[in-house]
Amino acid sequence: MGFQGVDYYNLDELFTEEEIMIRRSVRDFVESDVVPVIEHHYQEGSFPLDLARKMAELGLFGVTIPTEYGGAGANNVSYGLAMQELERGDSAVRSFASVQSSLVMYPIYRFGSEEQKRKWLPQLATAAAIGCFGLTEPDFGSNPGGMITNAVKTDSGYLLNGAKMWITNGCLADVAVVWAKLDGVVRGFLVEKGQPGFSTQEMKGKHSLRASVTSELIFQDCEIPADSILPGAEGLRGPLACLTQARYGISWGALGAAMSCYESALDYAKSRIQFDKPIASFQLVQQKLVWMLNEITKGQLLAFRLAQMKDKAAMRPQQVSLAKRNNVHIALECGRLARDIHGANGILGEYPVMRHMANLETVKTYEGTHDIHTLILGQDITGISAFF
Ligand code: TGC
Ligand code: FAD
Repeated sequence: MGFQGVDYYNLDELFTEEEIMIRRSVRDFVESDVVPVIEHHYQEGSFPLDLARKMAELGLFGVTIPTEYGGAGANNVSYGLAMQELERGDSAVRSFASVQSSLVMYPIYRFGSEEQKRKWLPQLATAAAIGCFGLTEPDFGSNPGGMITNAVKTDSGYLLNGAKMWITNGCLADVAVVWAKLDGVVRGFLVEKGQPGFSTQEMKGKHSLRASVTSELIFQDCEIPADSILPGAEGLRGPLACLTQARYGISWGALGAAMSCYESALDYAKSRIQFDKPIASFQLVQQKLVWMLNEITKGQLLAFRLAQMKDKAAMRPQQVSLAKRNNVHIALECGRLARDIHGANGILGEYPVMRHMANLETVKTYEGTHDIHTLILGQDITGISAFF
């Protein structure tokens, strides 16, 4: 029997038939195409790029982007459920879809010119083009407003100089959404692969998110045409608005990884015999399993309510911070508890738990660290910034 999900509070009753159908199709895809190959890619440190086309056919790139631009035109519950199922497979697969949809298609859709939308969105939706999002720099991670990558206006366009670091899909991308300062103001630029002065370098040696390609982007007197700028984005609120979209998806995605860990731990606990009994019969093991179920269920309610607010355009970024912070935290704890319940077997690739656990260390850090989201929430409720 394949993955059944976790639904202790009968949330399925709240989903529409269409939402359940979308979840089913992504779940089937993960079962048939991701699960059999992901451990190999994780060990190798490569992304299963041949899955991108199939993901596109399932409408996983631009789930909420209107169909006229090639998106699936679905709602945010569907988007969330799709991310949950993908991350149940691996955080790297969800990351790939998050970047393509929330960090590349979204800024082009929201801030791009009509020509930019017509040129890029259909290609990105079908995976004919892959995108990446360059915000973080070697010296500016949590504080992207300090970025030093800059653009200077020239007669024919812009001259870009600087470097971006830790960029998911950087080496794979046909187009990079790059954030740089123009006259001191953060602006977004679409930089195409092969542009003279633009190079990428894969970052190796990761112990987390190994099935994802992470890269450095380097701009050395890189000349880009005048129509590369995203006309609708001015200031840090441009990239931060994209992060809100991606963080929303992560708050669902992390639950998928947590569910996978819970399911594996529950199965294992029922079949592993110690002291002549299944370990599931010991109170301490039951306590761990109950903690996981409890936190996953609370996380599902957070994510579902967030989706309702997002669909009504009534969701605030700080509410996304709360869900991303909580759900990634509990997912990582589920990973650690599941690893523990599996004993020595928990460190083997035969079970998904250690892979999820290691991946979630990245998920806790990217898209705003756990502590940055604490400070965002602290500022929201007290009105006092504790960032500096
Ligand atoms: P601050 O003064 O607070 O804000 C500047 C302007 O932005 C607005 N704003 C937002 N708008 C939309 N969504 C949000 N989440 C927003 N947060 C803030 C804000 O209202 C303001 O607008 P305006 O009109 O007044 O100018 O900016 P700050 O410099 O003090 O920074 C705040 C801080 C620290 C919270 C922010 O910089 C932050 O979130 N830092 C974390 C950085 C981060 O998350 N980086 C992620 C990089 S991308 C990534 O990790 C991709 S992983 C992909 C994958 O593989 O899945
Ligand atoms: P730092 O900002 O240096 O933080 C280090 C520590 O200090 C953290 O614990 C942090 O919480 C803490 N800290 C920082 N400031 C404060 C403060 N004011 N108060 C209290 N504590 C503080 N970025 C992109 O732009 N695009 C991508 O596609 C992308 N993909 C990524 C993929 C991977 C695998 C990883 C690991 C990262 C990726 N990132 C990407 C970068 C990611 O967003 C950053 O790593 C993240 O924002 C944190 O920045 P940093 O690593 O520089 O840590």
